Amino acid sequence: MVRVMLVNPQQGSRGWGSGRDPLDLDDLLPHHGLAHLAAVLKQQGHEVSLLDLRLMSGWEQARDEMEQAAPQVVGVTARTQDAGRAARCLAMASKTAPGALRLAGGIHYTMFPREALDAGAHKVLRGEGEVSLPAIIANPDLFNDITWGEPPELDALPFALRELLPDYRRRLLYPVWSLRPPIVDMLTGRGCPWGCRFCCGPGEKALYTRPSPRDPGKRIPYLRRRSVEHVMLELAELWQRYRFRSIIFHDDQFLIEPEWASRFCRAMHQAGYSRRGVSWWAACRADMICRHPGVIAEMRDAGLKVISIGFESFSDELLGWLGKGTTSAINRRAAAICQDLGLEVFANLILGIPREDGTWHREDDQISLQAIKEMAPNYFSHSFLSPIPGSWLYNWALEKELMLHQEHAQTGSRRPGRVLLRGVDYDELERMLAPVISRYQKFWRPRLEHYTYRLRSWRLARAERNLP
Ligand code: B12
Ligand code: SF4
Repeated sequence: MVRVMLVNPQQGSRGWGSGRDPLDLDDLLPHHGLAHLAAVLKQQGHEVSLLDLRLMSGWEQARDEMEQAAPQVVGVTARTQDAGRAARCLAMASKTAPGALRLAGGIHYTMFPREALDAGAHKVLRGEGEVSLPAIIANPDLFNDITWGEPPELDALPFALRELLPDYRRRLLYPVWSLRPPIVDMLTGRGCPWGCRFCCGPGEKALYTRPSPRDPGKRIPYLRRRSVEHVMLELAELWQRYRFRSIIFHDDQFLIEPEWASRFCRAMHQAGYSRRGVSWWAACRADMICRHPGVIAEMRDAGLKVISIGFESFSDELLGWLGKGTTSAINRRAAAICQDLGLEVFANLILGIPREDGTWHREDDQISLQAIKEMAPNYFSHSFLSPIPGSWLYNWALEKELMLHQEHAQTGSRRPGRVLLRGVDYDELERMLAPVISRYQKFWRPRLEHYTYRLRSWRLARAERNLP
């Protein structure tokens, strides 16, 4: 038995401590990658604890927690946005738990493994960790400093150990959008087959890989889905534990193979979740919605309530060169299909995208915001383009010398704190956005706040008592 401390260097939306008083998803949810690693480590008899920076009041508390846990292995994960804090956690471990084996992994270190070694990791595991992390812990000397994880058979994995995150049961009761608590979130697969140029697809395609059968020195993408049966088994276990009323499916894209989605919907009916009124949230591409409206209808009948669509833009010029594979007309049709089915549409836009020649045109964003006004989705989430390392667009923006900052904390962020791309007029963007945002704030912000505060005061406590 080895004492392993897994470290999530994520920072919540309001900085230190925001995970103790969750207001949005970044504050609320367990880190699934770590929850999966914890499940296999526990299965093998190890003692696993979690240091989650979202729950800490500052670095001092983080250090104290690590000191108290006295881990023999420290495993730090990193997404790009968190890489600065991840490096600091590795450095902290070298002082606070000097005898511990320091390991690093996650999408950022899969792409940039040397960064972890420079920050003090003994070994970096690229790719998926469920099979190889226990093997490294058992026998570290057998592994190179930078090593590829063996991809697991998803149906053979134990379910994510969500309760590694303290207070998990209480977190289920926080309302998210119009979903009724208790709310569980889960993943039905790994990876996305599309290749939008702004997305960290290349990073994901490195994360979810296996050696090529023809040339074992090369790695090839290994995207895969759990079987419907395995997903249903996990839901059954979650039902027993939490009697959830809503599910957030956090896959990049839920509708990848229509046959899988149809089988899943039938299984939801058979298991009685649709009858019990369980509703769910999932993300689907606009072109897939247009191609398979019948499957979307089946999903609605099986409980789909909120559908998140990455429209990104309504400018055909931008959609074309971003490699999104959709058009403004497809976007509008997808929204209409969902709205006709009575689904709540969660619309996502990226603003401040330069065209292929590197220049930003305000009319591209005007077109998008006008489309949102006409569509009147239930939810509207916007971000300003902040190219993320590992994406095609990041390299392009570097080549064009458009990036004014390259700190990890800013890249890929929904809310970059500072001006990011040369030539984009962010003040003008804010002015254009203001009337659209105020319209949505009028609708959902007060509702959300009302729910959050009312629930927190008394219903949370009551609901907690009613959990099985
Ligand atoms: C679900 C999700 C979210 C959820 C997370 C909720 C949750 N319950 O975890 C929410 C909505 C909160 C979210 C937020 C964001 N996300 Co997100 N998200 C995802 C998504 C779709 C799945 C993540 C996941 O659970 N994967 C499955 C697990 C098993 O994989 P994993 O975490 O990588 O862990 C495995 C390995 O990496 C490895 N491993 C991981 N850590 C360690 C540590 C050690 C020591 C070892 C040995 C191994 C190891 O083993 C694990 C098991 O195999 C991914 C895309 C994807 N398909 O991966 C994007 C993704 C991770 N998100 C991304 C981004 C950009 C964001 C945001 C910045 C969005 C924004 N603009 O605000 C925020 C940042 C939040 C943050 N600071 O972490 C990017 C990250 C790109 C990058 N370079 O970092 C991704 C890759 C999407 C993309 N293609 O662009 N996200
Ligand atoms: S933006 Fe969505 S559809 Fe496109 S590659 Fe990324 S996850 Fe896949």
